[in-house]
Amino acid sequence: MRVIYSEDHKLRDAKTELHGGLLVKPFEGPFRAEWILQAVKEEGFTDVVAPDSYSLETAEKVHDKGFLSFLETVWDRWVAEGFQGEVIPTSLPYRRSRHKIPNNIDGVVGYYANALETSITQGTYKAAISSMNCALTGADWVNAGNRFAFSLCRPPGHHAGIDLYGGYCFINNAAVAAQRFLDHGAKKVAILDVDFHHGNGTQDIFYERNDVLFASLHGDPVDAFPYFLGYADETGAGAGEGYNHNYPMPPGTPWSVWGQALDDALVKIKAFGAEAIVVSLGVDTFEKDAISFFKLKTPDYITMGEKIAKAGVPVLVCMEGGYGVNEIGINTANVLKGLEA
Ligand code: SP5
Ligand code: ZN
Repeated sequence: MRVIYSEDHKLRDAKTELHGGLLVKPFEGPFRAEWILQAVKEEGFTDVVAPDSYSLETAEKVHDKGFLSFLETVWDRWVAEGFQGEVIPTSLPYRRSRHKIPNNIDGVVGYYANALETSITQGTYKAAISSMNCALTGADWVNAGNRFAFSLCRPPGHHAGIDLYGGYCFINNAAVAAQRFLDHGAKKVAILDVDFHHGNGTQDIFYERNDVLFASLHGDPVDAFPYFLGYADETGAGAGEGYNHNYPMPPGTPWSVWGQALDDALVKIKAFGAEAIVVSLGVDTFEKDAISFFKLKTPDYITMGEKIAKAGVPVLVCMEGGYGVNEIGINTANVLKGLEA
């Protein structure tokens, strides 16, 4: 299993996260990727390479161009406005507004924000591009005929929508990778999102498309971030009707229940005829995760990998969430072990 990792992830190092009315040290920090890298190496995945560089061509097929240039320029515009802190919006679109983009950067930030815990900082864009490059390099490793790749993406991506950032995400790495498979000739690609949180960004991007099937297992949005999206009756629209599958689950969900949802999602993915699977791998389903409420245990992640491998198609794993405990490393490595078993 090739591992793709970029040191540039460290450029994403926010000092603040809006949490319970306080600006706290973010749950999503550089130490996460370092813990994961160390564990996967210790578990024998030593083929670690840096990503290649890519243009925005693929990203522009899944994101709005104005949104991408917002991400690129927001920090400089924020500083030029005279603001002293990290980028946090103060005003959000009115529910029945015409969604015009304002001139003032304070307004522009509100226009593109989906969740306000995610402060944007000086190095954020460069880190987000490096994370996307990891996903694209992994996709191309699979395109070259290899069965598996692990893109150690940081910052994560699955909450980044067509033109929205939040949930610690800026560019949707898994979506960009899926698009890369299509551009390389695949007709059908599945994204399997096993992060604790619903992949609202990925759902947004592919909701009206039938070339990418999206399946997400997550905490019920009635109880858990990102709220508002991720219900079971969101099945796609237009040409995408029937190509979106949500598995919301309640607090305390153990592996015995979670694993059945995974089996069902994999049946859907096989019936669809996916030529490749992009796994949005969050290990925030772990029983000791700092911000989540599922009860998966460390050995369950091996079984998870084994089940996914049985789909019999190439798999690109893109890192998403997992918080607060050093076990995010071994849990991630266990998925990779299960895939190769
Ligand atoms: C990629 C990813 O996993 N993003 C998750 C972003 C979640 N951000 C909001 C966290 C709010 C957690 N509140 C939980 C309270 C637990 N007592
Ligand atoms: Zn998550």
